[in-house]
Amino acid sequence: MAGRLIVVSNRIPTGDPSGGLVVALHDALLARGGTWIGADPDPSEEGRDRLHDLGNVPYQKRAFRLSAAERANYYSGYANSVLWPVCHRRTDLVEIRSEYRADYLAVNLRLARLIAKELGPQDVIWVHDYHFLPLATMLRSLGVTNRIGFFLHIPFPNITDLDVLPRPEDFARWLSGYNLVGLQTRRDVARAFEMFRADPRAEFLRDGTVKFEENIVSVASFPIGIDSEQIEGIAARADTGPFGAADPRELIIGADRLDYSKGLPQKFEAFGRLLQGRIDPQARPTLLQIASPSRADVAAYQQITSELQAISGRINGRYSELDWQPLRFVHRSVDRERLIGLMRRAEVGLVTPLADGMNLVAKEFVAAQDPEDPGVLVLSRFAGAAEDMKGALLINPHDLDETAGAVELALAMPLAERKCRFEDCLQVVRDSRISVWTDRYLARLASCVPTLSLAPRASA
Ligand code: GDG
Repeated sequence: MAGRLIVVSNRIPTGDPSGGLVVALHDALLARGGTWIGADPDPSEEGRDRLHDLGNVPYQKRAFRLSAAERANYYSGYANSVLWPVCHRRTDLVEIRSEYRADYLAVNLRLARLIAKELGPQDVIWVHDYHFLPLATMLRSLGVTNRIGFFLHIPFPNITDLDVLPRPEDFARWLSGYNLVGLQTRRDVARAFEMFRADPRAEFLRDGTVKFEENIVSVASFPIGIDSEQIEGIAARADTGPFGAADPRELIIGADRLDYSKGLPQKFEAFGRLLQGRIDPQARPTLLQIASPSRADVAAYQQITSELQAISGRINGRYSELDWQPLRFVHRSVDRERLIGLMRRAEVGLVTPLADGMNLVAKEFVAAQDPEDPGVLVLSRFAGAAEDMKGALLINPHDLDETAGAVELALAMPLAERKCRFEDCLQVVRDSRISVWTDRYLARLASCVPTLSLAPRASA
């Protein structure tokens, strides 16, 4: 009999799951049974030596606890001030402190011990994201031979950026503990192969797997998607705007976590460029940017917030009229159904990351469109989504004129071309839907070369 599926992710949903990834993992656990392990939202520091039940129906949710110092060092520190900027090509923002790495390793090791204690021989572990890179090598060092898969939701780092890590050689070794490393795009896989190729400890086998010291790891791309059917359904009956009498004639929408990887200053400046003379002043386009607050305790996030306030103030000061505010910068999260309604209402979806694993907003924008009168997606070529979404207008967000030109083109695009591009994009969104992603990943993990022998290591 097949064992349980054990999902590990930093965030664990409480209450009803919402959002693509959380719903997909929830469905996978419903179908197979199992356990979801994540960081406890309860700030209590007691009981760090065990997993806590967050609910047991219809599958187990278990949480590990963090001390305040660990939260600061493992989560805000090593994960979000070291690994996140390294993977998003912002090594200038990396903040290296010895306690960050020490607590990152300590939290992973404690979690490995807690998981190992409860593991059945047939259980399959699926680890998500950069918070847990060393978890598999630590589990292996405890004697665990179960299949362990990893999925990296963010871009695979450039090989030269890896050198910024406190111990760059760890990265390849940590990954080699997994049977399967899933990445978002083919370009990410190419970067991972480049890292292994440059590492004398790694050897490529004839079947395409990588032998790294005693381990064999498969690396492949699994572009993540959304529950397209659900979003198409919500969009068809959604309220399409809060605007009332001030309903803009031409609506350009952006919706991102407020993160420096999302290219928001570039988006605002490109919009300013559009207003600066590329467009008929009577058209009065509005850029509605919803920016949900994120990681506000990290200095780089405070800086980007101030920068965006300054740029939006400048653009609005220059172009606003009594009855028109061109840039609406909404620094809060909005209700999901309302957001999908706004996407359907918009003529243009403007997605401008400078680096992004996939970017689900791009896929949600497409799924939310009215097939009879669809809006146009303007998409950064640096989003993983751009690898397959050839129906979008692809731009380089560093090139403000190119972005402004693409938005202008999108606003003027005839219906026939809009429909044609939309149909192309929708096909990609449906083909990569989240249920397909989960099934493909787990099937591939099940077929990976099993870990047979173990050579425990002194330090993970
Ligand atoms: C990481 C990777 C990868 C945004 N604002 C609101 C809101 N959202 C929702 C969107 C979307 C989600 O948040 C954001 O997903 P993204 O994929 O765009 O970006 P990250 O959060 O950076 O996610 C990314 C992803 O993991 C999955 O692998 O694609 O590359 O960075 O679902 O709709 N939702 C609500 N209100 C908001 O104001 N309700």
